[in-house]
Amino acid sequence: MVGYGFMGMAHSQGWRNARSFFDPPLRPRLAALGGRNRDAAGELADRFDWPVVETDWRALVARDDVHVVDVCTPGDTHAEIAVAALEAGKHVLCEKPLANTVAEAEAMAEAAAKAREHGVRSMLGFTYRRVPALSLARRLVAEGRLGRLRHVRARYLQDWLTDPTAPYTWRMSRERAGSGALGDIGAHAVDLAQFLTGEFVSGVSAVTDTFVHERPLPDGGGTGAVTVDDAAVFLGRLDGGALASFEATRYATGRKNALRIELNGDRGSLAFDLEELNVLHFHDATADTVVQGFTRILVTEPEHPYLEAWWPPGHGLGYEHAFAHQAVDLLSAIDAGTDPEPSFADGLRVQRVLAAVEESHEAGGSWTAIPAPAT
Ligand code: SOE
Repeated sequence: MVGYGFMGMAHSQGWRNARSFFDPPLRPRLAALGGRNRDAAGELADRFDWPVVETDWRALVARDDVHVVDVCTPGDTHAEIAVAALEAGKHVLCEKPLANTVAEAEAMAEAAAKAREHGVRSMLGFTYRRVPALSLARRLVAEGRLGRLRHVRARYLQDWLTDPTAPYTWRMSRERAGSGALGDIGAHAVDLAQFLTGEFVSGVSAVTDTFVHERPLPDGGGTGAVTVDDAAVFLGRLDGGALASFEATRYATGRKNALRIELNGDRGSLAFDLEELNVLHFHDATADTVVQGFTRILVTEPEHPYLEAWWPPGHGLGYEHAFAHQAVDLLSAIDAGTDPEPSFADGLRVQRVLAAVEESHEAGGSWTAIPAPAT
């Protein structure tokens, strides 16, 4: 694994839980952790039992005992590391968003397609697809329980930047992160809208803003310029005809990690909020009118996706568990010789939506079409 921050920790725990709670056909073993700062990487390595720290990611990729490279670095290094790993014949799991630009994302999708010809697999870390309630939502939509889809309402609300004195981090640099709330959390909303419906966003009309332009550097040495958006709001259309609305912000006071998505079709509706992640709300519009209404499904039964491996009904999962599901699914796909999802091509499609949002904003919110995927 390359990277040792928040995602480094989440993925380390995911790999460990995949091994301990599931019985994957390939047993993951933590081989080496990559990070330029040996001390900081060493701290994570100690906590999660990574046996080796490499300060040069190239040395890590070249190791004979490394078969999967997990890219958990900021977006500006995804393309370079992922492409080199794929070319070296290593399977790759890459954190979202796929890259900082459409051009990088295209190069990564191309490298993934080439590597696939040699049985080398790649997967993108839109981990929320593997929150059991959202996996279940996908299943219900695919079964036709919502009928013809008319609306998708997707918003990802956080509030950690509301305070203008909150310190500057790499997430506020366009060079390092690509964009702000848009790529960091709006990308999840777009991916889920596409994943749950099986359709693609075909155009957007958007407005974005940066509310605070300078923030104090954490070392006390002055301020850093915020060069990304703080919030993005956009309308979209899915290629199946449904209308969609999206919102991503780090300024929604009181909303800590509220990824909320609601789907309305002519046979029913679904609603989910990540702040209550064991719950999925389902309305069956075909039921007898006198008993209609949203049903609160507690998604903790062994029949629900991934749940059989965990705790008895009602005991619930949390943020970290989807990272184990992601690891297990990647290992199963490598073993079976199938393509894990989401693919780098899926990531490229999201990247095109993010770029269209920025383009639309620049053009005063005008409608910006997104080219249909090649396949
Ligand atoms: C930070 O805003 C962040 O950690 C995102 O980068 C993650 O993708 C999301 O899961 C939670 O919020």
